[in-house]
Amino acid sequence: MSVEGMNGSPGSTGSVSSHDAVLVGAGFSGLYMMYRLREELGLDVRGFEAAGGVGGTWYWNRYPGARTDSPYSAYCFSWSEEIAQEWSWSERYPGQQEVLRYLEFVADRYDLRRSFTFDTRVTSARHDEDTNLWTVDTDTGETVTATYLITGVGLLSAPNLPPIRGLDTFQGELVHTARWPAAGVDFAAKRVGLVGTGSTGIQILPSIAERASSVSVFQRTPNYVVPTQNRPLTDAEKADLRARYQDIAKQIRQHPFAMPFTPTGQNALDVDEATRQAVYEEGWRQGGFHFLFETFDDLSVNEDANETACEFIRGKIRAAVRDPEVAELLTPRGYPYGAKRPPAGTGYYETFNRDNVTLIDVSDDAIEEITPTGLRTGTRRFDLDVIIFATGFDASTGAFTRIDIRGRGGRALADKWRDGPVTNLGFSTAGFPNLFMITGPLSPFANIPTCIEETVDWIFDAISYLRENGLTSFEAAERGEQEWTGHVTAIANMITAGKGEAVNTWFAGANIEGKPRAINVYFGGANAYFDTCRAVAAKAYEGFVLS
Ligand code: NA7
Repeated sequence: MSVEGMNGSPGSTGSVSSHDAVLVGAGFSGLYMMYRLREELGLDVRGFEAAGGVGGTWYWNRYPGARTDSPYSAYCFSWSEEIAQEWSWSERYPGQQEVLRYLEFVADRYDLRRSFTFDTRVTSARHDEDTNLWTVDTDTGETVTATYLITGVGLLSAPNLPPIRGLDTFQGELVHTARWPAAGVDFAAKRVGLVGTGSTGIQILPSIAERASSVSVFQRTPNYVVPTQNRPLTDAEKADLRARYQDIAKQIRQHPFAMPFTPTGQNALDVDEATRQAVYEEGWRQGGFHFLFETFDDLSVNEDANETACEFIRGKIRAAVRDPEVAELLTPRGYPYGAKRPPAGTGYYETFNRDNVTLIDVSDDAIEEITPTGLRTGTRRFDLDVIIFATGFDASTGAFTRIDIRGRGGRALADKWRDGPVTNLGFSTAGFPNLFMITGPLSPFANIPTCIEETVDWIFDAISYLRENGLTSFEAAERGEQEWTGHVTAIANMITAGKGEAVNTWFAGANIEGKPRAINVYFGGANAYFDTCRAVAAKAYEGFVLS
């Protein structure tokens, strides 16, 4: 199985077309950016998308159980009155098919598909100082040039297939959840191996367990799983979103994680035990990110406070899982809640009570080899018909370094970021003129559609500013990017989410063998970040070089 570069249909146009902008990706980022540049600035924008259609994350991650962890009112656009009035979500946490339909609806509503070439992966891009143009190559053999290179390639889009020996030898079906076959996978009467217990493994397990003859779950690190508490929306909730979507979007922009929540102003260590338990019970009943963000404000900054939340979740695991040994194996210890990206699940722990589900601890007995008939750890062999890799992504920088991007003097972006990403506000990196990154490395970890809207708007304003002022080049100043990168790193060192290196978190690049250990995302608050971005633009893009 190949998990990248698999979509190109061969053939070449032979000629080199020239455009104002090349836009990579047709997910939330690419669609909105395309709309603004094409409809409002009248630019000639050429979009490329590796997938066969729009949707980005929601095109690829079609595994059963895939759904948003952000609530419906946050996981959508707020820039369009038409979209807000004409679209209606059906569930509190929309499933993959519904989010994909939403993005298809947006694309059709504004006739955006015609500006994208699908089934076409951008393979390389190089900046020419003499012409001030980017030359962009694709895997279909087409080459184009453009003034601006804009990436909407996603934070979690480059799949991570761990380099385990024998991957190609397996005679059954081997799939990565982020390259789920459109036709689905038939689990009926199959012995399934599931590798990975992050957000994805947690979402997919219950639905496979219902269909397969057996599921062996290979767990390296147990997670703190809070119930999603998904349910259908009421008509009143749907009407409320239509009526108040702009107010809701404003509220979301003021939240550190761009969620429709309000910090409680209450610390876990300032209340008595009974109050603390009652607050956690209510957070659990609300589910998902409510548990982290609407219980106590000190969970993200104080490890003792955080430990009280961990203990509460451990109690819930013991209560849900009948076999005490399995419960203990599922119980996370030794790292704070939030150090790994907090997952949400539906019936996850209860699934381990089923007779056809077995938990296999591979923390000290690693998967060493995929064999023709299954897999082998250091001490055991497993016969399997299907192996599912829910092993995550080469996050943040992975989607960039898999493209050969070369800036001034032919310098490769992968080389510039060999010790970790360096950007100013996630938008731009010095030495790569007119490369604009939508939610690029070192932009906030927060509800993604909100971050996308804000960063698309910022890039749109920057390009408008260039054109209005007769300027042709935009890039991060070295000092600007050093200050921002230093700030992002300093914040990460202060909070629980920055303590995840020991547990392989993608936040720190620690889930990929050989990847530099460096923070990938900003934890200083999306709200603070949006304010900073606006202030920088108001000061004629201080920290960037415009010429
Ligand atoms: P994650 O959160 O990176 O989880 C990947 C899982 O795969 C995690 O449990 C890993 O264990 C496990 N893994 C990775 N490699 C191996 C090997 N070689 N052997 C055993 N287990 C392995 O990815 P997800 O797709 O679940 O979620 C990514 C994001 O998507 C999520 O943060 C949301 O934003 C949506 P580990 O914990 O490293 O020990």
